[in-house]
Order: sequence, then structure tokens, then C-alpha cells
Amino acid sequence: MGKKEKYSVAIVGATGAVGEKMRSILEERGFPVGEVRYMASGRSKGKMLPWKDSGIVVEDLSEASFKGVDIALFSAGGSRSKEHAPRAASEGAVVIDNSSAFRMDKDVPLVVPEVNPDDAAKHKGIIANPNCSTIQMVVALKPIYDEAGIKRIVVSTYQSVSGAGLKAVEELMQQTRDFLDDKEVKCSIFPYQIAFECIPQIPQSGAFLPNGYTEEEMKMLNETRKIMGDSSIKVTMTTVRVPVVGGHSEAVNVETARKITPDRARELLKVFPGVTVLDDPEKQIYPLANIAWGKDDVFVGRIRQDESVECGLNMWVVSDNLRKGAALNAIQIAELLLQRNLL
Ligand code: 25A
Ligand code: L14
Repeated sequence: MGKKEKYSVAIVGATGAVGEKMRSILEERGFPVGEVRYMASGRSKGKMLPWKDSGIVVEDLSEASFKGVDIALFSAGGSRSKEHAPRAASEGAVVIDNSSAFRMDKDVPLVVPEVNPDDAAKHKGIIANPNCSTIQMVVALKPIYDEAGIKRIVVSTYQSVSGAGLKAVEELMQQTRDFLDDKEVKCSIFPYQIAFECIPQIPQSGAFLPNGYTEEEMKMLNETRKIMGDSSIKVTMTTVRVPVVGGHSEAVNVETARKITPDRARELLKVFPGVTVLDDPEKQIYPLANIAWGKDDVFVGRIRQDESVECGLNMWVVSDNLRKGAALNAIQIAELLLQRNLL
């Protein structure tokens, strides 16, 4: 397909937390959208959602054809992607899929534009958008990897409820109100009260794997290796849900192959695209979820030597999980496809 002036874009899961961000980010960034189509489940069929100054009627994904669609942004969960993404690709769309359905498929590139843009060229109709916790971590680690190599990563996450969708955000709000009003607290999305609590199980509905890890934890290991293109990197992780509405935080410990000082790491991170360094402990300046929420960058701070090993650093990495962790990264992949003529 040659270069066009405008592209037909479909958003699958347009009614969801991520779909909502996709709609606004496409507009914000002035993506060259000709026609836009919104798709979701039958529940939302016929609903009108905004696009610029007009409204677009939501179509039922199971009835919708992708003929004439150039780019299909999928964010309606893994099972919907498995069923409909191959169909969309065969009908001529290039699919950028937010779910975990195809991320580890060897025919599907897993792309973070600041880290491994060249992988996008290998696509066969589907490109996967990585997991939110992985994206922000690899963006922060890439300049350190290029300079000093990485032997091992130890990461703990503090993940906000918006990662679990719009209903999860409502649940945190309602539980907080009810708890403070001395009313009965009800749980439906999360297995335990999430208000005033940390829950070490993501996804909340997912089973623990035979090795005792959660799916989210194993995604961080496998996806990091695939994106960095280095299966020798050791990664161990604990992923935790915290009662924050938006913005995932991570304590990242990295053991490098060669020595790198905190000053050098800050210098490299300051000029790396998509990163903002907020690191001035004397002034109590460090990244916070409430700073990152609504912004595009990955925020890095608390950079310090790991004094327990020969070559290592600690840092605190925060980003908007629905923007860089999902919708923004997907749209940056679409922009990359246009720049490199890969549609
Ligand atoms: O477990 P899964 O299946 O893998 O799903 C994982 C979830 O991950 C989210 C996404 O949630 C998905 O549901 N997700 C995906 N990638 C993500 C990422 N990178 C990510 N989250 C964070 N980072 P979501 O809330 O963002 O979006 C859900 C969207 O999926 C649409 N959908 C659901 N079933 C569908 C479907 N679309 C097509 N066919 C289907 N069978 C969903 O549309 C939404 O757009 P919807 O029409 O179902 O939602 C309309 C509104 O209704 C609410 N709602 C959702 N489920 C129910 C519900 N209301 C009543 N009962 C329900 N069971 C939603 O709040 C929505 O606003
Ligand atoms: O694999 O915070 O994209 O619940 C998206 C939502 C991972 C978990 C993914 C969350 C999921 C995340």
C-alpha cells in the first residue's frame, strides 16, 4: 500500500478505558485520520461517542467488516483479539493489538518505538503492543542497556486500578466512600477490598501459575527479553495492585555488566526520547503517579547506586499506564508505520 493522505482507523474496544484514550490521543496528535470507526461488544451497539466535533455510532465487533480499514487498534481483551484480529488482518487492516494474545508469537513484532522500532518492519498484519508495566520499564532501561549492558533486573510494581478498566476505577471510588461512611464495602472486580489495600495478584481474575507467579509477572520477564532482543537478561518481579486511580509506579533494581554511575545514567536518560528525569532529592523531587497521569513521558527518579553489588543501580519509574502503557504507545506504533511506509 502506498502513502495516502488520510487513513481509515478502527478502534476496537472504543468504549473502554484504553479505547477512550485512543480516541482522544488520535485527535490530540493530529494523526491523519480520514474515516474513524468505533467497535465494541453488542452491549454498546448504537451508542454514540464523540470524534472531534461530531459523533460516531459504535458498531458490534462481531458484525463489523474491516474492509477498507487501514489500521485497527484493538483493546477489547485477549479473547476478542484472538477471535477477530486475524480476520481484520486478512480483510486488509494492519492490527495493532493491545492485548496479550499475540505478544509472544514469533511472527508478531512486539514494539516500543523508542526501544525497538526496527522490529515493526517484520510484521505480517499484526503488531503487538506490550504490557503497560513492561513498556515503562524498558523505556527507562534502554539507554542504560546500550551503555552498560544488563545482567539482571529486580522489579516491584505498584499498579493503579485503571489498568483493570473503567469498572475497577468505579469500584475503588465506591469502596473508598463506603469505607469512610462506615457502610458495607462490596467487591466485584477485585477479590479483596482494594481501597486502603495492596493486592499482590494481577490480573485480579487470573490464576497463579505452577511456579507461583502471576501472568502479569511472567509477561514482564518474557516481553522484556523479546523487546530488548536479549534472552540472556535475567528478570525477577512482583506485581502489586495499589489504590491509585492512574499511573503505574515501579521500583527497578538493575545489575549492569559494566559500571555506570547515577550521574551518567541521569545524563543518558535526560536525552532519551520519551523520558523525563525528575531527580532532585534535596528538593524532594521524584516521580509520582499524580505527576505522570495525563502525560506522555516515562518519569524516572531516585537514581542511586546499588551498593550491594559491583555494578548496579536503583530507580523509581512512573508512567501513565493508559497512555504510554497502552493507547499512546499503540498510536506511536501507527505513526512509525506511516513514517516507514510499513502499512
Ligand atoms: O480479560 P480480557 O478479556 O483479556 O480483558 C482484559 C481487559 O483488558 C483491558 C480491556 O478493558 C479488557 O477488557 N485492556 C486491554 N488492553 C489493555 C491495556 N494495554 C487493557 N487494559 C489496560 N491496558 P477496558 O475496560 O479498557 O476495555 C474493555 C473494552 O472491550 C470491549 N469489549 C468487551 N467485550 C467485548 C468487547 N468488544 C467487542 N466484543 C466483545 N465481546 C468493551 O466494550 C470495552 O470497550 P463494551 O461494549 O463491553 O463496554 C461498554 C461499557 O460497558 C462496561 N462493561 C464492560 N463489561 C461489562 C460492562 N457492563 C456490564 N457488564 C459487563 N460485563 C465497560 O465499562 C464499558 O465502558
Ligand atoms: O497485559 O494493570 O496489557 O491490570 C493490561 C492491564 C496487564 C495488566 C496487559 C493491569 C494487561 C494491566
